[in-house]
Amino acid sequence: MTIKEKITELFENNKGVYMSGEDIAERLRVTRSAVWKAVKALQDEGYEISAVTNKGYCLSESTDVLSATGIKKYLATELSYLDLKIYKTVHSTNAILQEIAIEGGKHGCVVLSSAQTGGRGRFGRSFYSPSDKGIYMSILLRPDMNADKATLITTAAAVAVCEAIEKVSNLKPQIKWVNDIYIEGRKVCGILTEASFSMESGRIEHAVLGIGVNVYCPQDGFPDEIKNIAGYIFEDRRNDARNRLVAEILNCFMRRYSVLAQNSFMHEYKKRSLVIGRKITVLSANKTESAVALDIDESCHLLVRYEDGREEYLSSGEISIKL
Ligand code: BT5
Repeated sequence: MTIKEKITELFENNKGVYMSGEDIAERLRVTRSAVWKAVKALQDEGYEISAVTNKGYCLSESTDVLSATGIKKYLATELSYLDLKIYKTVHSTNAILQEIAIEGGKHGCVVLSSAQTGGRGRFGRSFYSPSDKGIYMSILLRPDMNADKATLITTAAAVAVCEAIEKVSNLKPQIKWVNDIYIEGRKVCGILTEASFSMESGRIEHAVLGIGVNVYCPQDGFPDEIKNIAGYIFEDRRNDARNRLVAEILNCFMRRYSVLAQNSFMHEYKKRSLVIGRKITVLSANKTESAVALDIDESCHLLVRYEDGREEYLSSGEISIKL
């Protein structure tokens, strides 16, 4: 652990408590100037540390800076093996983790960033990822499963994100088939799983599960293109909200992932469905058709009935829907 990491941990564990520079230096066996330098660096990273003469330094209780120490406070003990890599700004956490995966990165490597400049969605779409307002994370998985089961990762993640949001707020998130989480009619989270598989065996070599959550409202609101679609979870900044939410997403997802093949989450997925029983528009490359969403099967295909009475199972790879 570097001096800065040690000091971060001390502050995280003593939020709202004043500690003198001398006291910190003594506890961590470092010089007072090293403490001062670390405090300065942390303040530059967004930690709200106040310095008061005769009292010392104090980390504000409403600080919500993404940090490995902050996340680990809420992480289940069996997940202590997860390798959390935290950045301030990246192009795309999925892109970074893809590179790590290709270089042999291990199952359980997690890349998180406070902002993305090129956050990506499905079909080449983009995911708006402003600084400090959301959670942008990717998890490297090395599942032992056939490529055709890759959708299960996304669907289990959708259930896990709903469960995690519910744990940290009193809200009731719902799932819009196949990968969007909505709260009160607005999208608060998108999920993108990118898998690589072996042509010979048809098995998944690795999967990068990317999750983007809008936690707070962006400074100047959402951009015009998504201002009627996007929503967020909390009105006000809350102590550790993002660290806790990241940990709960990992706790809920890894629990579901460990029994993925049993499809035990599909019942929960359907219960939270925003589309079943609703009128939808099915959008594919060359047509747009009105339909009613009837059901979702065990492989997460959406059963729809078109206006002429035809019924069809849709697979997420080919089609989008509009409510
Ligand atoms: C998704 O795609 O919603 C998947 C988004 C996955 C983002 C995560 S963040 C961490 C990881 N790293 C990445 O680079 N990506 C993943 P899709 O279903 O295609 O939805 C994209 C559409 O959602 C856009 O075309 C917009 O209409 C809308 N959108 C974009 N940004 C949004 C936001 N922040 N909140 C709500 N809606 C948004």
